[in-house]
Amino acid sequence: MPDPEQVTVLLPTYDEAATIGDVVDGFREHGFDDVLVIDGDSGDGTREIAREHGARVETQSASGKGQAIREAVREHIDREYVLMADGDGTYRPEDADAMLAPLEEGYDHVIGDRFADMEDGAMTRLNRIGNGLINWLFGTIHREEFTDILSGYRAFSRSSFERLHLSAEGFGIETEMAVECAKQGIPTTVVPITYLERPAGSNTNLHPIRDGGSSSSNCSGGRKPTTRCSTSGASASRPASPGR
Ligand SMILES: Nc1nc2c(ncn2[C@@H]2O[C@H](COP(=O)(O)OP(=O)(O)OP(=O)(O)O)[C@@H](O)[C@H]2O)c(=O)[nH]1
Ligand SMILES: [Mg+2]
Repeated sequence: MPDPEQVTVLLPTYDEAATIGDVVDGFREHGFDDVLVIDGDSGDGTREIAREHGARVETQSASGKGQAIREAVREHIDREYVLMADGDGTYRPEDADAMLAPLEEGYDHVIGDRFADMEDGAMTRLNRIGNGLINWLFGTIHREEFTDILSGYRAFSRSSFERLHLSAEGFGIETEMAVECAKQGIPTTVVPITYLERPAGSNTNLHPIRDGGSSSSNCSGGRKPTTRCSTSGASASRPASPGR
C-alpha cells in the first residue's frame, strides 16, 4: 500500500456540515495527514468545521462535483496518489487501505464497489435500478466490467488522472472517469467496499432522474469513437506492468 504521505484524501462537499467533521476525523485518525476539502461555497459552515477538524479547505471557483474534482486535482494536489470519497459519511476510512493497495500493484485507477456490502437504506430502489442499467450499458459499450461506475470512492494516481479527458460539471464525473479509463487503457480494478446510509440530518444533493440521465448519456463517451481495451476477466483491466 502507498505510504499515507504519498496520498491526498479528496472530499468534495456542498452543505455537509452534519457529517464533514467526523469524515475528516476518520481519515486523519487512519493516518492521512493531507485531507483536502473542495467545497462548493456551502452556506452551512461546512468549510469552517472542516478546517477545525484539520482539513485543508479550498472553495471551488465554479459549481458542481465534477468541476470541483477537476480543479482540486489539477490545482491543489501535488502528491502522487489521490483517495477520493464523499463528505457525507457514506464511505468508510477503514476501506482506504484496500482502495489504495492496487496502486502499488500496477493499477492506476481503483473503483470501490458499493454493491459488495450495502447497508439497508443506503440506496433507494430507484437508484439501484438506475445503477444496474448504467453499469450494464457501460459494460456493453466498453467491454469492461467495472461493476459500479457511479461509485464515489476512488483511488488513482495523479498522473493517470491527467490523461483523462474530463468535462462533466456535476455528478456525471464518475461515469466520465470510468469511460475515460476504458478509452485511454488506464489499468483499472474494482475492490469491494461497504456503503453506508447517509447519517440522519444530512441531505442528498443527488436528483435521481436528472443525474441518472446525465450519467447514462455520459456512458457512451459522447462524440468520441469508442475504443476497446484489453480485459483480463471478470472485474478488471490488467495493469500494464504488474508489480510496479
Ligand atoms: N464541491 C462540491 N461538492 C459537491 C457538489 N454537489 C455535491 N457535492 C458533494 O459530492 C458528494 C456526493 O454528493 P451526494 O449528494 O452525496 O451524492 P450521492 O452520494 O450520489 O447521493 P446520496 O445517496 O444522497 O448520498 C458529497 O460529499 C456532496 O457534498 C458541488 O456542487 N460542489
Ligand atoms: Mg452521498
